[in-house]
Amino acid sequence: MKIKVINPNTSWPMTEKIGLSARLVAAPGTEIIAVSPAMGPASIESHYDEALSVPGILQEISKGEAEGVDGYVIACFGDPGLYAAREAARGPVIGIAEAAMHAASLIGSSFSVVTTLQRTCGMSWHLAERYGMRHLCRNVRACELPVLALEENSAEILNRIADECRRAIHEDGIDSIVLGCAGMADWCQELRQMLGINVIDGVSVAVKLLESLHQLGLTTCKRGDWAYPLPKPYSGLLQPFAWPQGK
Ligand code: 5HY
Repeated sequence: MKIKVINPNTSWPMTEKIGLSARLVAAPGTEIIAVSPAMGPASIESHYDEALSVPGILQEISKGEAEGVDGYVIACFGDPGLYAAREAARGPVIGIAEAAMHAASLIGSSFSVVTTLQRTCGMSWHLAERYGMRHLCRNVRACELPVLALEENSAEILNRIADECRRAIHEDGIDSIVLGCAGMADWCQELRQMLGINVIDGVSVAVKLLESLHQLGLTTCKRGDWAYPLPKPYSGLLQPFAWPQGK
């Protein structure tokens, strides 16, 4: 099967890290295509960034449909454009926050999210609410790191994340840690060994969920909420997004 992992920000070094994490867990028959959109924010650290990342995501979905992609990962912890992407795609589309929170709910009765900037914590709380996981989410913590600092791959950055995870373990009484940024994905195993607790990376969970759904022959239902968009004129810069895209 073909899985397209979309890093909605336009930073290719982060896309490569994310692609590596996805390929590490992918089954032998799964092809991972890791991409960043051609347009959008360098990193997503606000609602504004998130909103303006969606056109690029939808462009990648449209290209994926033409390429025969079987499923998509939205590899950003805000799960930007998730529902619009589901409307535009035949195969399943999974956001990494949704994937990680569901995994946490299957292996314990509580988790804390450890993410980058304090200002994005509200978004994680909203997602926990949206996904029916609010009762399991004990806390959303920030390392106070800009997203692109994660590209440094330095011991100092890893220790900043590990320290916040330790505070979560000691203060929040949790069963697992959910990594609140796709850019943390490649540190998941190392953090699990350092901390001795379940540490969940939504990129790898999303890949395995997509493989399972594909094997079960399950695709996005096109009868209700996520039916294909309705054809209508779009004007200005968004004209190419009129459905069906590019027709
Ligand atoms: C992400 N931003 O996973 C989120 C993380 C965050 O550019 N990729 C980003 O801090 O919201």
